[in-house]
Amino acid sequence: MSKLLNQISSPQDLRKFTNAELEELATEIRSFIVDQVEANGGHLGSNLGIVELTIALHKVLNSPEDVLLFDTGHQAYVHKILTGRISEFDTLRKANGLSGYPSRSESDHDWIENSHASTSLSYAHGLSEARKQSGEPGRIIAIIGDGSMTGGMAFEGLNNLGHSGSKVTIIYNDNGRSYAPTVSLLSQSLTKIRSNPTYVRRQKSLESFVRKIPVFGPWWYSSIRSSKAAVREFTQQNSFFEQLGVRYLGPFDGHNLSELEDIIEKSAEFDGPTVLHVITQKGRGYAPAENDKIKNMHDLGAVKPGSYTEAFSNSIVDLATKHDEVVAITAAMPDSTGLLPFIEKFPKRALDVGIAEQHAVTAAAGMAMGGLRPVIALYSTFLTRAFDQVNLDVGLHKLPVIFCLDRAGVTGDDGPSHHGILDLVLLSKVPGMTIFCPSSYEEIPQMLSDAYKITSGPVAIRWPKTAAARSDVIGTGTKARQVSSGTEVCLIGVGKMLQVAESAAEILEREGTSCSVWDPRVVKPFDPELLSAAECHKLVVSIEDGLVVGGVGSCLRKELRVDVPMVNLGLPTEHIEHSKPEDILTRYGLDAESVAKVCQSNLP
Ligand SMILES: Cc1ncc(C[n+]2csc(CCOP(=O)(O)OP(=O)(O)O)c2C)c(N)n1
Repeated sequence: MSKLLNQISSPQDLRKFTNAELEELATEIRSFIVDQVEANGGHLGSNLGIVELTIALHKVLNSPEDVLLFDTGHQAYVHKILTGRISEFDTLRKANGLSGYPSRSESDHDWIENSHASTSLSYAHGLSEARKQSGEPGRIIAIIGDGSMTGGMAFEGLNNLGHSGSKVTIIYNDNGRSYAPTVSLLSQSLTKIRSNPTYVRRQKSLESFVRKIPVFGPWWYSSIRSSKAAVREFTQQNSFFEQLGVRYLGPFDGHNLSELEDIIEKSAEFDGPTVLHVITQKGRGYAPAENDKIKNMHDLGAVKPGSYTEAFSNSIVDLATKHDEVVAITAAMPDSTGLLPFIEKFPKRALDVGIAEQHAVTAAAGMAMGGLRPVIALYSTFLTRAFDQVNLDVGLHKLPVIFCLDRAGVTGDDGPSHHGILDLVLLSKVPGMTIFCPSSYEEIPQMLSDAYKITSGPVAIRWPKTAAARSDVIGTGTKARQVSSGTEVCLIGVGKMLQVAESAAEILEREGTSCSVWDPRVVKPFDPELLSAAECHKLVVSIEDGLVVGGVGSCLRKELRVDVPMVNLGLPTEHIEHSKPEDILTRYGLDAESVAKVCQSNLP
């Protein structure tokens, strides 16, 4: 089946194939990716869409001297396959296996490994400046999707590239979708050009006109043969890119290998920044992905029954049914954050801002100023990017914006950039912020409706990806909840870590140590009753699934009024590699046995 694929151990191997064989190779790659992702999870639709483009890039260019910068990096599977990693592919996203994103420790062909979107143009600008100074050879190519192009940083990078005139090739990989259809008139208007019959007719006559120009015409035509819009550029209004000083060429068929090879090669001749607008189809070649109306099988994740996300998904609809001024905001992830039922029921009260978390937060501030009650649904890791906006635009103005943060804590397979382990550290530093940490499915509706009642400032509710615990007993308001009472050790388990606290307490009780267990529920401000209770023990132990330095345990320590011995457990200040969440927690001593041992050894 994979007869060509097995002959690829480096990008140079692509050059020995004819284009017909490369097309066959593309088919083999697609079926290989489908099999791998079905077995291990990961990103499907985006990788299926970029097969020919990646083949063409690697065939024409000389990576790693020519630098390939994959924006976000979730679409780099084909790149990994072509750069000698196919034999390890079944370890993708597994502990000590291949990362789901480019990784510098894996290969010299991988330059950037962040998976937060919209950064590639800035890296490209920086690298081209460095190469200008060092005189090192090689092209700089940024591959950015239309979704990632909606992020503010991409526009900042574009502006700066145009201004500096740095020689960078930007491949604008336009499949019209982020997870959901991309929120951008830029993408829509560029794509409209292609399908406009007047444009197509004018294009054809311009091309034949150019070809007939004596001497210069044939050369010009052939050197820009595939760059149909170069003709347009020469003769028609400047596009958005051109006004910024960035040459625009396209659109090109992102599944036509010879057209792609041609334009990638020819574009080397241009000085300054150039955009090649390439149209691709997300999920290409795999019917279930092509036909998936929600997200073209961007990934295989869905809202799982019994998850915190599902609890939120239902609760936000209930809240909005009761209160007309509740609106919901997503940054390009309506499905994964659980907002689809809300959007269906209240389409006019839902806002997708694109991959633009900073804008989302400040827009929410504006909405709250205008009397709305915005609920922003984000992954914890992506909120980090908008911390300044949370602190000043929302916090300083004491605005009642509700942040609903999914994937908080250790997330696992997606690696360092996806763990939500900074949110508690950061949000606990925002004056006036209230932070809820649900420990069960049942707490989510309660906390959301209590968050709605807080109008003095912002509120965050953060929950993990892992299946939600179920509980008959929940708290109310901003009160902590005592789960069990004892005299020696007071265990305080934040959010999902309550389960670990309870299991550690069971171990300790069996060994004869008397324990209290508390669910703090709200970690800013702490319930005074929790503080008073903690102060009456011989040892207080806090457990959180976030960075321990500056985390909520350390905040609690400052609030205790008596000098009771205390241990704060949490994660070290490290970029934590991908692995299963529970394995990571165990590695860092955040499992019940380790916690029980720490308690024993610290009891005075
Ligand atoms: C700052 C940030 N917010 C959200 C995400 C989640 N995310 C990952 S890929 C993606 C869509 C990217 O769309 P696009 O760039 O068009 O690439 P495609 O998958 O369509 O090829 C989103 C929203 C992210 N990676 N970074």
